[in-house]
Amino acid sequence: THKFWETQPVGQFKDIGDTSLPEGPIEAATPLSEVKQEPYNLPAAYEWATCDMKSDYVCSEVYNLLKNNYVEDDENMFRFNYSKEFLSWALRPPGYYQSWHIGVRAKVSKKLVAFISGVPARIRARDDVVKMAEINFLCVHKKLRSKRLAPVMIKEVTRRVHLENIWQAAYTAGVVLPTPVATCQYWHRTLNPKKLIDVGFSRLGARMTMSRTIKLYKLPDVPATPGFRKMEPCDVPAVTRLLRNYLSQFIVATDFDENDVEHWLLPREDVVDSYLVESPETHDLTDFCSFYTLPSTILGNPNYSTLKAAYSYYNVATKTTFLQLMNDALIVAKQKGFDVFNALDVMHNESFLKELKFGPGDGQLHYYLYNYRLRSALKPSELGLVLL
Ligand code: NHW
Ligand code: EN5
Repeated sequence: THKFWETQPVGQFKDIGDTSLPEGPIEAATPLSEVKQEPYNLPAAYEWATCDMKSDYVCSEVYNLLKNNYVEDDENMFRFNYSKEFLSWALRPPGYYQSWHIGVRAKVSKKLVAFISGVPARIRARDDVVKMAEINFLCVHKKLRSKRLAPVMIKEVTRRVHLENIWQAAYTAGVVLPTPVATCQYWHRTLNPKKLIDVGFSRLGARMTMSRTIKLYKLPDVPATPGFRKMEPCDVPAVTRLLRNYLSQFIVATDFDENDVEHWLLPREDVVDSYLVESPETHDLTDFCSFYTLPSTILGNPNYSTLKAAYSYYNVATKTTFLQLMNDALIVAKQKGFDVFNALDVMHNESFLKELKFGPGDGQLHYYLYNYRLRSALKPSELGLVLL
């Protein structure tokens, strides 16, 4: 049972399969004057702190909280280690609200002990484009777990989102909550087999030697597609058109405009990489691929401290095949020193995962909407949305 989630406007397990329920908002918006004006109460030793992510000091505090307390795999071998530059980028997109970057501090020491964040986004569900909050980086210090702090933080971020007259949200989690819009599988493409095996990220396959494994995952040194190059600022309008047209086919998808593309997809060193194919004849932009950088700390390994992972972001193929385009993405990721390239089975990713030697991981990612009902769960391939 879910004592907290049962009280929230989200799809409930008991309603699964009830096709009489309408699609769209579960609760109507209320007048802003009816939104609670004061923050929710925290246990007496703690206080709310709005985090200024423009401050290098505050950004470091959030970074350190997450570095030591954020998401781990099911065997506690790896923990996400989002960089400061990544957090600053992820939390300050066009139109962001500082009030949605919410910390909890110990009153006496002022130490940051918990965090939750939202950023604004337009997300389309069927033909309905909805202003939403994307909620991410919910984290409670390991020593403060299981004290029901998370529900208070979720209610507080909800209140602050409502104060901006926004009534829906999207979020992803590795755990099952009421109730997933879609359940996606993580896939992994080995780039550095020796290291992945040494740190326990993967195992030597049955009847495989290390040298056969290294050969299996070998990649060319340079991309194969003529006209394949890094995205530049002047490409923003054409990439936006390519992406909007591509994403229009999915049931739930991000609604990117040029400002969003400039922020989310222009290359930033060690944060996000984007490449495109410019036709050598017509100079049209025909294909696009991108990935973001999210290292993980390797817990308790004497030889290695970090796993360098690239995560597939948004990809569009119109002329090149997805197979060739993503093979080129693997080639540039390998050249940049990534150990592994990860992807979800969203959008058209299934069309290249097996052939490019990705293997299914032991993790799943569940997608959720807050205060928005869909008649039934979606297939991963019906999702055109990637959260960081
Ligand atoms: S998912 C990553 C979440 N973070 C981590 O896993 C880091 C490591 N874990 C922790 O820090 C990406 C703690 O275990 C956390 C829970 C803080 C996760 N989402 O305080 P209690 C995101 O950031 C429910 C939602 O005692 P705790 C997305 C749980 O089901 N709910 O637990 C975030 C239970 O409720 P129930 C989660 O272990 C989306 C209650 O929390 C959850 O000390 C947030 C227990 O609380 C999760 N990942 O702290 C929702 N994990 O009803 C946004 C547990 O079952 C919603 N719970 O009794 C939208 C808001 C905006 C709306 C605007 C209109
Ligand atoms: C919010 N934006 O479990 C995100 N990762 O498979 C929060 N497994 O890396 C929610 N356990 O399978 C995040 N290696 C939920 C995910 C949490 C992290 C997580 C999984 C995803 C993962 C690895 C390591 C497993 C270590 C032991 C894994 C196998 C790779 C192998 C390579 C060769 C071909 C077959 C697969």
